[in-house]
Amino acid sequence: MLENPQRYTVTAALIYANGPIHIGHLAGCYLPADIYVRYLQGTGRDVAFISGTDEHGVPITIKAKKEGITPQQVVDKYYTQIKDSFEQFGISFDIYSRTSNKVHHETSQQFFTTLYDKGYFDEEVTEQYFDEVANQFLADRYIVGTCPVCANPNAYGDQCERCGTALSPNELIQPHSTLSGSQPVKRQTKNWNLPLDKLQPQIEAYVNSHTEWKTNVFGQCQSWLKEGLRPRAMTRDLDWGISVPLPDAEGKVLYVWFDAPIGYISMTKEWAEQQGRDWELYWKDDKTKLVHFIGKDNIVFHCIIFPAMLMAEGSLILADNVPANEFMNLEGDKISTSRNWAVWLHEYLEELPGKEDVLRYVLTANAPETKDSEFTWKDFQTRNNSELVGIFGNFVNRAVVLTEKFNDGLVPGTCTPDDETQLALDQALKDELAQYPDRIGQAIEQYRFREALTLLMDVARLGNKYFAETEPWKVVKTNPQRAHTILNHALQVAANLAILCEPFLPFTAQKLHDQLGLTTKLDWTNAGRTDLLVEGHQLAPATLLFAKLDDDFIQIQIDKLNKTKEMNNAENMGAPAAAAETTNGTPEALEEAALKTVAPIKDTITYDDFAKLDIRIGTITEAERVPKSDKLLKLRVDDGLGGRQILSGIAKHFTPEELIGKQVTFLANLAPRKMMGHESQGMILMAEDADGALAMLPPSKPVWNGGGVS
Ligand code: B3M
Ligand code: ZN
Repeated sequence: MLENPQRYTVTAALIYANGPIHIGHLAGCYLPADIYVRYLQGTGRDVAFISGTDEHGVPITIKAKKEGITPQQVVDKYYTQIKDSFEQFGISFDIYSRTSNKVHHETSQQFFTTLYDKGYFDEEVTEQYFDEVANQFLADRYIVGTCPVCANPNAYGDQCERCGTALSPNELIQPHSTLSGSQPVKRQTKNWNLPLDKLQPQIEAYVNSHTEWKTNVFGQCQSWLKEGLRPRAMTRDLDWGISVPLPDAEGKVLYVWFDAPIGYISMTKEWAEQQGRDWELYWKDDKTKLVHFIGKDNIVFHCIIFPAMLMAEGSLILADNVPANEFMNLEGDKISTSRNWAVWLHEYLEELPGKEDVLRYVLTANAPETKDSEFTWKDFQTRNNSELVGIFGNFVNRAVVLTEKFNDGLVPGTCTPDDETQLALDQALKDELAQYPDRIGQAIEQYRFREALTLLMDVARLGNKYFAETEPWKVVKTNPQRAHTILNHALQVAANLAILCEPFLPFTAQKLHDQLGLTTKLDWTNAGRTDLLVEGHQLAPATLLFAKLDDDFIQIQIDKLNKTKEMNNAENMGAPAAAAETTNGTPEALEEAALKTVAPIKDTITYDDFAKLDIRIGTITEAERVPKSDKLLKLRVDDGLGGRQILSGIAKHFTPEELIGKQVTFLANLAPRKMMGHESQGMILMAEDADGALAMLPPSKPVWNGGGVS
């Protein structure tokens, strides 16, 4: 760990510009980074806070294909949207740039050339998977198969997102193309490998010198090192990306995980140029502390592969820390782009304007720092109402309103306490308050942001406790001077809150400065003092820092998610189960499933598992549309037992009329569930064609209703 750094380079992951961002992104990486940077800047440190979008790689081209636009159009659209969301949430990047910029292309190519000239790359002609239908090599996310380590059936060609292992397509079991669904063939091609195996001793020494890293990060690194690092290709046969700067590399681009982290460097260059500073100080001086904020799925790239590249390059510093977070779930389920299971930042900003700090607060209080965590709207409401309004806002409001009432909104003066009890109370307040800036700062510097936020709230609690103990609203009747002293102290606590909350709640910090009539920003180095506001200083008229959120307001958000769930359920009822479950639940994986690939075979089950399913034949006797739903049909099925009602999300594929009298296969012992207010007692099984069309599964000759399928 670097002691007494002279400056900081803080990076936050370069997210793929292939979709909008959600609360999981904010909680996982950008908020902790922003709190860290705001604190460092507040304490006068020299910091470069660098981020931007990752605009290369297969995730971009897959999205372009899905939306029917060019990769360039994809990245242009999402760069703007993502940048805007971050800005509105107060993420204070010094630069938010893009890997499509010229300086980035040049820096990456230079980096590659340096490693090439130093003889680091092993040029290798190998057999790589090729999709004969799509007529291209299958790199990274163009190919999926079963992970050789954890048996996840949906591992990508570059990484298994379930166990985190970095993979190559050749390691996948039963691979298939995500472009055409076809079984790929092997073709020869040349690529350039970085021999991570040879660099292992250096990387091991680096990782082992950082036992202070978070246990989730250190542990993951150890397990990869234990398995042994393997050489990894740094080039790809693709047509989207940065071209490989070699004469014999026609049609090849740099591997996206080669160029993306170099983006941190090229974006620093861009920023330094704008600022008239020297970028090299931020990347070449060993007194500079480099910190990467990322989500847990990026650990291997930031702790092993990028450091290996930096070591090979030779002139650049390595990260001092990589405080990766785990994932945040939403209302009991994994956040998912394709299932629309997310709270999107651009929607939040529209629907809850002015409540940016509330989300910042809730996401930090529940940050997935050591394990996955959970966001629920009920918790959002409770934290807003009982913590922000009930503790923080209430304290500040009382201090300001009482000052208005008893001293015309002017900061009152202090007088010596009348007795030992008063003296002890005042001293205790001052002593405790003085400790908080350091305690909060230390927690932040050790990447314990939840704890830091709790400590901040403890400052407001301290103020409330002081009020409860001193009761100025009573004392004023008999001893106005003492009441003034109490209010002076309370207002000093409020001024401290204005400083200390800034890293976490920057909009509130500004409001609180305004409330206290402060035109210049109070400095973190002054925090802990009780003479920040001078006698006679005029406060602004009292306003509320936070507003209560009532049940109806929250219910709108809950209803919105319930509607999403209903729509997803309805879709899954119609489509074969396989289409819904060919993914491992990650946003990208789910998106790719939407490209209709041939699903890999799921994990093996036992006969007993199979025997639990009661699959039967029945005849549809009635069918009608469900009002207000364009997907659902309500069916009556003769099951030989008096009939049952089944809802099926097939309205886009069949008219009610054409279904009546048809025999179908259905799952008879699925737990009943309600959809759009109607109960469904089972599931009609359907086959899905490559283009998404559905076909029924009648027996090859009529059989009796209620007949079992085995
Ligand atoms: N673009 C993965 C992601 O968006 C990747 C991060 C790059 S950081 C240098 O999660
Ligand atoms: Zn795995």
